Amino acid sequence: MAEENSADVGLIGLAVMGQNLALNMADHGFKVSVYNRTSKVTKDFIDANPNTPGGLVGCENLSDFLAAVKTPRKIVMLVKAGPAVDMVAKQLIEAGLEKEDILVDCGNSQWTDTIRREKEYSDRCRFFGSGVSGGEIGARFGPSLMPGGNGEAWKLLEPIWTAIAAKVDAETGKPIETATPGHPVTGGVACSAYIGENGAGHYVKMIHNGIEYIDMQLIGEAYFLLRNLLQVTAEKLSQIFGRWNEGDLDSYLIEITADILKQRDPEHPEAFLVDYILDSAEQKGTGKWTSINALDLGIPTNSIAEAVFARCLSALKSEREAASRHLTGPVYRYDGDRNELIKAVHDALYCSKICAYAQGFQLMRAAEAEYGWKLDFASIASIWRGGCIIRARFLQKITDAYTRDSRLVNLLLDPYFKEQIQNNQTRWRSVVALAAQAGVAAPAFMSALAYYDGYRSAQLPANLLQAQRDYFGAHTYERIDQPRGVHCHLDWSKPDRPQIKIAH
Ligand code: 2AM
Repeated sequence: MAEENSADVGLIGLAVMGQNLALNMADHGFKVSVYNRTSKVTKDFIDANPNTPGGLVGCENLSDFLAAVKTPRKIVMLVKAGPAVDMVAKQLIEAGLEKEDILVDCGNSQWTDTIRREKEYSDRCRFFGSGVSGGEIGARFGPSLMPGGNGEAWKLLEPIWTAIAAKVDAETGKPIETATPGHPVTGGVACSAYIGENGAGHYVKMIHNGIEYIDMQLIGEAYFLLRNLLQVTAEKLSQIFGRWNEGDLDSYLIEITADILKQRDPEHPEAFLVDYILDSAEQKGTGKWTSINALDLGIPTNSIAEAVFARCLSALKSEREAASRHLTGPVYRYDGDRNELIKAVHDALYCSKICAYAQGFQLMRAAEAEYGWKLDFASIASIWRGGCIIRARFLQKITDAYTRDSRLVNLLLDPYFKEQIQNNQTRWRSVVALAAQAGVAAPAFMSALAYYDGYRSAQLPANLLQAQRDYFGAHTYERIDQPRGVHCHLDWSKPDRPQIKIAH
């Protein structure tokens, strides 16, 4: 039996993410009590990691597990998102979790569940939700952390979160990625900041994932256009992405894309692995949740939704194969300047990416008003600079934008991003036109451009739409020569009669 009241923190759920977070904590000198439902996993984990700086304490049952942790306890859960979180929370309460104890759900839970759980368990413990991004490697050597919940509870968690989070250079904002087992990064700025009350942390993690969907889709479209129009090998494309990674597009996702594209297929060493991977995307739901939330709040995150739909369309593989034998498109051969096309696709990717992030931040702005949070957008952008999947040089620019103006209405209106699009949009437009002419699907490039053009239009065709709604459903319209809120209706079957005006 473990020494009572000696561990700094308890961690439950020893799948890869849980194991790696426990090792990360132990590397930073925290003593970690660990428990897993299947106790062989706990035993193997302890046996495999005998000499961590902080020390690991393996427990076979929940009461030993709780007894091992100093009070008020900090218990971190990394169990499968969904009903398992409630099941484990209830088991812990049953086993003696106390009201002052903090139970942190670090899984990919829906933020609405976190709000519900905080209320439901409020008289039994302090339930807290923290987004964790960075996959297995991030969890092990420094993830980006998005904690949300009770502010007093946060004060107790903060030293651990700050220690284990990814670090970026204070001057440049670039990730410091030098950690090895037993030797964590020292110094730098932690990619962890308190996001807000109840479900705010999990909400912001969901937005991170929504942005990740569109980031990946945009990279996919750049790859696909270049491959189809230039007819080049994956290895050549790897070199292009490698070069892009040295400029404005410098990011983890571009870096791994360059790596992936040059990987040979283990089964056919003369070929590239990417060409043997089936083009049918799967998803776990965070992009869908982001899009559903955007629809609920009426925020046009059309590119994020487009990225989700692009995965849905890709998943209809057999239907697409059948359709490809029936449906025609243009026969197109690109005979323009090849370097110019590469530059144009780069700019299309960059401008679309700016729009995608503008949409994600626009949605968070609406959410803070809707759910009563006070979000610090500079801080959110800054904790995404390192550790997480969307980490990028670009996020320093977003941090700078919201530092200049914390209430910026839309990222597109920030002077830096405004100028970037101003300078690069000609090639972006040419790529969208070329994709249409060549018959190559590029939905994210196109929807991002439609967002940009729609957002910068003082006039849109919704006047006609409102007239149609009034025509068939008497839904009323507002007029440009009347104050907002004055609703009018015309009896379209008797257009000579005066309009009815209704002031709301
Ligand atoms: P297991 O090893 O016993 O399956 C990810 O699935 C992690 O969550 C694993 O550590 C898994 O434990 C744990 N987990 C999933 N569902 C659980 C449940 N209902 N109760 C306890 N642990 C659970």
